[in-house]
Amino acid sequence: MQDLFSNLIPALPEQETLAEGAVLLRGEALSHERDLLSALAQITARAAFRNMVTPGGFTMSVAMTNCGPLGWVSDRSGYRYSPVDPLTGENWPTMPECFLKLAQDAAAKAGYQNFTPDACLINRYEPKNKLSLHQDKDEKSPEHPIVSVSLGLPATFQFGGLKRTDPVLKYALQHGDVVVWGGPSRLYYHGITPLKDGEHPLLGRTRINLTFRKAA
Ligand code: MD3
Ligand code: FE
Repeated sequence: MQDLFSNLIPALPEQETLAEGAVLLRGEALSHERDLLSALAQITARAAFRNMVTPGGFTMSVAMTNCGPLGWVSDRSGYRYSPVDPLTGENWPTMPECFLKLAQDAAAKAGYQNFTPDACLINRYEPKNKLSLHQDKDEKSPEHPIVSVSLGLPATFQFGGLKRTDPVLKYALQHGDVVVWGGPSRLYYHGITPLKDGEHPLLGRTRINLTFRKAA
């Protein structure tokens, strides 16, 4: 027997389709967690997490940074991808090899053989932080999927449809889960409900989400 409970609690499937084109790969990032977290520390030493301001003038509760050739930025003038970190005036840190490999391997498992992300947005959630329902449509080529990687505290992910008013389903995203969002689901509304407090062995009271995108 693998552990004390495996005879009582059925295991969740390792791979699950959440919607047309959306594939959840449970625990896909677990074997790389140490490499991913040390690479993350190197990125944030050069491009610190910051709370960006929306075009409407609200400060986002989720703190963000980026790595790769392009990074997602928001300020009073709008949302866009930029090669330069506005805080430092320098290019965003290079996308680490272990980030790129994880994203490409996950995309391939979901059926996208030649995914070449040029942007990785890094979100940091602390207890009560949330991301309201939105669509990701700042990328020039939405025929490419987005690959998301969840690390640290678990979150409740909300997933609707093409219209903001479409009904939403909720999924738990756990440390190590990777989701590939392609096909019709690529433009579905989605968000994260307020983060529940807790303590993660590696990340403490924090959740980190990496999203790999083809922005240009
Ligand atoms: C479905 N991030 O950065 S990841 C985002 O957990 C974002 O930080 C959330 O939404 C987070 O834009 C959710 C899952 C995700 C990411 C992008 C998607 C789901 C998506 C794009 C299209 C459809
Ligand atoms: Fe999003």
